[in-house]
Amino acid sequence: MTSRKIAIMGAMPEEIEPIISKLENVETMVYGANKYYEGHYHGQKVVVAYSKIGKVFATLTATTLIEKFGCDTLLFSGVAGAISDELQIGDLIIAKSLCQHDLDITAFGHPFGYVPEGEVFIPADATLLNIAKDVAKQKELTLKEGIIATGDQFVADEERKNWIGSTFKADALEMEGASVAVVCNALNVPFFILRAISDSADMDASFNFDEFLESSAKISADFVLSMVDELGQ
Ligand code: 4EH
Repeated sequence: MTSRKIAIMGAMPEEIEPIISKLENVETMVYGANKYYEGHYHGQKVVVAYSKIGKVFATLTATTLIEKFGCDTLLFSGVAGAISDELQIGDLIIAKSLCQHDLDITAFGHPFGYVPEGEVFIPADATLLNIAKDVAKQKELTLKEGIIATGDQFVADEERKNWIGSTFKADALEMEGASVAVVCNALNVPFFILRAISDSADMDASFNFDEFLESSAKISADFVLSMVDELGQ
């Protein structure tokens, strides 16, 4: 596709640093108190940014990447806490769909994660998911596809983690993905959420997170850059 402009988003500086360091002709812009890095990767136009942590900042950044910078595809790269036993630290997961685990108007008889005129699960773009599977095959990497649950909490508690797992059938959790999904879904922009596991959202989570943030963020970032290459084919 010609004139494609790809947004690559993370939440934390560590999640986008391995991407920014590989861009050519980078120009930096500040908007809404966030930095946006516009440049090229292997000849393709990209805009890279980290939002800061949580759903509100992620919503602002995803909207800005689309409305202010004119991005027509959004790829998220970062780390996540594992729920599924199949996921170990460093493993990759792509979101087939995303939900908000902390959205609760159940007092009115609605299911967890639902608000009127919204939906509990927002599916990611099927074409991007297929491209990710092709990339994984080429690189001989295992890529799990599953449900990612988002909420404004760093989960470091077995009970909360298991509740999210059983309520939403979620495989991993983080704090930004569903915001990106809501924005991209509303604005008709194909999106994709990739995460590499940094911890298991249990009592060791903060310790493991600090130890593996950088290495897992790099695993995710390298994969997303291969996706950009594949999109340019
Ligand atoms: O952007 C936030 C980061 C943790 S908060 C969500 N990211 C990392 C994914 C994530 C996660 N989210 C919820 C990885 N493990 C998670 C977990 N629960 N167990 C943060 C981290 N470091 C400093 C400040 N805030």
